Amino acid sequence: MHPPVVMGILNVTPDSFSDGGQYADLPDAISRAELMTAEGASIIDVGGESTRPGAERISVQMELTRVIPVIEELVARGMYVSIDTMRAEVARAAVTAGAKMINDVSGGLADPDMLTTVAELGVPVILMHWRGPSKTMQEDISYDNVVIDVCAELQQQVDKALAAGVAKNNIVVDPGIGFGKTFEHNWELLHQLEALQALGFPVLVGVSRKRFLGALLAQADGTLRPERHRDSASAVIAAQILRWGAWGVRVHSVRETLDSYIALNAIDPHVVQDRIELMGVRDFGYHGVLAHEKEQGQYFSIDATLGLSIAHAAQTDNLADTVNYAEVADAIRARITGDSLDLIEKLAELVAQDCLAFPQVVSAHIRVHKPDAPISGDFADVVVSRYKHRS
Ligand code: PMM
Repeated sequence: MHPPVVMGILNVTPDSFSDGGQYADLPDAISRAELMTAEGASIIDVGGESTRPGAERISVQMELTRVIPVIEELVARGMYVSIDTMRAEVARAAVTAGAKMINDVSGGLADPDMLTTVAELGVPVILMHWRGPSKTMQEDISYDNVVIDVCAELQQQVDKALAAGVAKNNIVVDPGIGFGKTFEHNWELLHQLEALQALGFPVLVGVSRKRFLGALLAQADGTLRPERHRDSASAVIAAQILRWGAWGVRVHSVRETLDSYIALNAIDPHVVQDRIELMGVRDFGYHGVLAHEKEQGQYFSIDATLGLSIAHAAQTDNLADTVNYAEVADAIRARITGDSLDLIEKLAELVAQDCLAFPQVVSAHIRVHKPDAPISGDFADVVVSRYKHRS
């Protein structure tokens, strides 16, 4: 279990949506970074260009003037700094000034030189899902299925990075909450974070003070909760994201986030960070309400995310100390090919019960796919998911 990575936001901009202008002066920026470090931030993310919806681009020179002196001061104080930029030139100057990580909200798409620069610099990079510049990103938002589409588009961004020579273990992915997404899209992505985790890279998520939380906490007349009063909700959601196994979160309120993480773990210790994920166990079965489904059958595919601690097995290297995923796969296949059920909800429930019968498994998140379900018209898949944890 890795300690949670909390990245503290330091926007040295006059116009970021929630903290613009507050840390534009060097002494203010340094004391803010020192406070966040003292509160437990492991990375300070310095940004010199606002990415709020509708923002205009600034010049490279302006961005450099804002971020480089701050980075030099923070690095001199021993902090681990990342640079939040979409520009290769700024990324290079920041790394030369001592930054150790690049956070590109465009995932390498805004600047054609970014990915080769990252590869050459040999530093970790956060590739965020991005569909276009801040000025226009909230116009014409459309996805067939936001989770599937974001994962596929991020995979393309990752492939480009790998092709440019970025090392696989230097890549972190980010769903880009609030970037080219409606409020509902943001929630869907958070609720199905495991789909993003299944890409096989560490996941970082930034929800802090974003507009969809303003909407969540809006007054009865629809007035959004102001940014400065979104910190409690931001902290709880970030903490839960960490509990779901994300590698890190990007936040304004470091202490509230870590306190929420500790508090949630105390009140609900069942959510473990370690997981075994078994994806796409596929077989032929006869489940369905319609007679022809019971007679002719069809393929079903099941993903199982098992929550358990692998800490002991990680030390002993002994299969007996963990769950044998081959046995789990056999149990899943037996359910798919076994007695015909009407509903895939029931199939998901039975598979979840089977998984929890393995003594080490604390929680089971089961997703049953029925891609050939009797639905007219074009559709990609039907998925029913069931989450159960040991009581
Ligand atoms: N959000 C913002 C800026 N940079 N970087 C990453 N990796 N992920 C984010 O979600 C993200 C980001 C916008 O928020 P801010 O204005 O509070 O910095």
